[in-house]
Amino acid sequence: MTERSLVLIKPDGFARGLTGAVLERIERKGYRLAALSVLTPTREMLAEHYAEHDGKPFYEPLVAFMSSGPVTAVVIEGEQCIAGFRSLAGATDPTKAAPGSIRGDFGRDWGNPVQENIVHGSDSPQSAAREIAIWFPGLG
Ligand code: IDP
Repeated sequence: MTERSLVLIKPDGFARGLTGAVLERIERKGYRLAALSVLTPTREMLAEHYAEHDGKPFYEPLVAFMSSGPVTAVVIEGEQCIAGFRSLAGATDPTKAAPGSIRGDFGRDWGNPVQENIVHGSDSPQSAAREIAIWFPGLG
């Protein structure tokens, strides 16, 4: 089934010049780029995006980090791209992410690696639709 997913290259990935490497992996996998934007998200956008994590200990630092600089927001499109991109991304904790995955290959093992784990990818069709509406309000 053709799906869409919302991918974010987080401020750490953007600042480290990893946008091209992430996009290359997405394209090599056969997914299409349906929309792409470079922006520094507002706290309001992030409050919506991370609503499910509100109240957790990592929520405030996560919102501060995510609004600290530019991110690349991308809508990708392809067969099973939601689960497929999460495989490409690897486990949330880069120290545990498999080699070959984005987080496994590029994630750091020091600092705050779980927070600064380079990419976000939607986890379900419902999340994808909700998140795409936040980051690309004009996209039908
Ligand atoms: P996911 O991005 O792999 O889907 P989620 O559990 O949905 O992981 O968490 C969303 C984001 O919140 C993570 O990508 C990471 O940046 C951050 N995060 C999750 N758990 C922690 C934590 O325990 N410490 C710091 N940041 C966290």
